[in-house]
Amino acid sequence: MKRIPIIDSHTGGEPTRVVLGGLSTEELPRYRRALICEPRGYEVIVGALLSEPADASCTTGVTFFNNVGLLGMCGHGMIGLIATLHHLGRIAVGTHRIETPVGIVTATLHPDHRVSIRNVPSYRKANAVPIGHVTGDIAYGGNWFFLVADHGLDLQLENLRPLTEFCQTLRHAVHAAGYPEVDHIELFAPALDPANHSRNFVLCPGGEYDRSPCGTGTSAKLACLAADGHLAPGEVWRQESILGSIFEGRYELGENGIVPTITGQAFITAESTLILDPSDPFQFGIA
Ligand code: PYC
Repeated sequence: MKRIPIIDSHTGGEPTRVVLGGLSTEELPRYRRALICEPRGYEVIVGALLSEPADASCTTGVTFFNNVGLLGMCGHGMIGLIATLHHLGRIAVGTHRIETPVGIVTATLHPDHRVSIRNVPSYRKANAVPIGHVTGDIAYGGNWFFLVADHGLDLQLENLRPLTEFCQTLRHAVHAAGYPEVDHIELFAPALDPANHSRNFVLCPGGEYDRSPCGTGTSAKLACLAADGHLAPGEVWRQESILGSIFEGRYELGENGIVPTITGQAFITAESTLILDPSDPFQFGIA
């Protein structure tokens, strides 16, 4: 039997499963689906495997993964990781450096348990790219996004199926247009709550939608707003998700684009141990 300790949390409704031990980063491809997919989880969960950091100034290394592969960075997942490390008594209120495959992220745990993550440099690669009936921007915020406002769809949860189908078709078209790096599609609409600046719907690479406003997606949005001169450094952008959960974003100017800071809060939902029984036909998850 393989025993793998985990802590589950959610950030703005989007789940994170922190894997505390029991396997190495090299073993992750073999166990990835076992850790987050059915029958031990479900396709929406983003996993976060802790590892020894190469940079000794970092509290930990982390590799984020989902139902279809690895993620460069994950904003909601980083907020969940910081809440988890605090829950375990491993970190205190204050600032911590976390090593990810795409760079070091600085995370600040505030006394009220909100978390601000200073993300990797983010930038817009292409603007006003016409794809079929829509026009959008290609931008990087730790993952790659195609950001679209002129989609004509109503960003409401009851439209989940058409929104998902639209984004899946669009992702194929974006790849065919020469942007194979784009793995997330992000649709925008006016916020429902006047306290916020915008509402989004984000389709993740594995076909699930992000329940949170998406930390890397909000970073990509900030890069586009900065490039268009629509948001000044330090100014706050309140991004609302399809569930109505909020991330606050702002940015500083960096050498390679902008450096976004995203603030949100995570809540612990479970402490558990996964058991992988070699005689279980679904030991490695349901494919
Ligand atoms: O918050 O960056 C994020 C994220 C990526 C995929 C799901 N959430």
